[in-house]
Amino acid sequence: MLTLYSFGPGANSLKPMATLYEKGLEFKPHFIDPAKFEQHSDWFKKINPRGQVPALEHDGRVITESTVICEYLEDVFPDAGTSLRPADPYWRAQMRVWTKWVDEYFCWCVSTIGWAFGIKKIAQAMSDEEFEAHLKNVPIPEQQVKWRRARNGFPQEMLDEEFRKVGVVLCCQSQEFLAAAWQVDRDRLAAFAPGLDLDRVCAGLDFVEGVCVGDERGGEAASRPLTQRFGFLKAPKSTVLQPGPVHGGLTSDPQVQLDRLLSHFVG
Ligand SMILES: N[C@@H](CCC(=O)N[C@@H](CS)C(=O)NCC(=O)O)C(=O)O
Repeated sequence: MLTLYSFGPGANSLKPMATLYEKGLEFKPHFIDPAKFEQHSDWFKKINPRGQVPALEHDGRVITESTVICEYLEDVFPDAGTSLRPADPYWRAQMRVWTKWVDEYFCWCVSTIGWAFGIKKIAQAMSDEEFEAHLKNVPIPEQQVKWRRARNGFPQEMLDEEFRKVGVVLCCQSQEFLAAAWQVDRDRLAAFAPGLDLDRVCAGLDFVEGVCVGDERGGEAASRPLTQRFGFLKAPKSTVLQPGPVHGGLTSDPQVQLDRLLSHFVG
């Protein structure tokens, strides 16, 4: 008997839910209501002491961690429905690189944005006393911090960092260097945001490159001196393509540094 405790088909809960459906496995969905903080109730913390969903109960034993649950289902039911793990060890390794990236980076970013805009309403609806009483039931310290931030506001630099990075601009005034490097993985971006107009994103990045090198792609802004061009690029925008925070640093070779930053943050 399989029971999936979840918030429904969203975020981390979606991973095991999709796996169960893809494999055609019969299971009992048990909805945990976040608006009632059911995940922090004593009965649920007996199932997952971390007070988080998803959790899978299989014949009386509990498995937690969304990706681990997916692997568990594949281990226990290898022949059910579609096999979701490649047989070739190379492709299996690629699958694990992908799931590791989703667990360690992508879901963390999505979660911060979700908490900043969604959970905020729940956290702010409580009185100070209710909120402090509720916080005592949250078992993991970093989740307590998240609840506080949802109520009081996340630092803007943190929110800025959570957006998907598609490019880097590097400015080194002493070397008259201003350049952009970008990379758009169309399949990956389309998976995150199916409605996103990728051609417009690429056109926007091409414009940024034009402003950096000062050619016709950058329009009027491209004719300005280097510091003004950089000032224009780093100014806050309300478009899909937004500049992140500016970080200072030292380098003797800006081009090498630009390539390094691109592969570290984007590629
Ligand atoms: N690493 C865990 C993360 C689980 C997680 O963050 N769950 C969220 C929902 S997506 C949750 O239960 N949040 C409620 C809370 O922490 O109060 C996993 O992949 O299962």
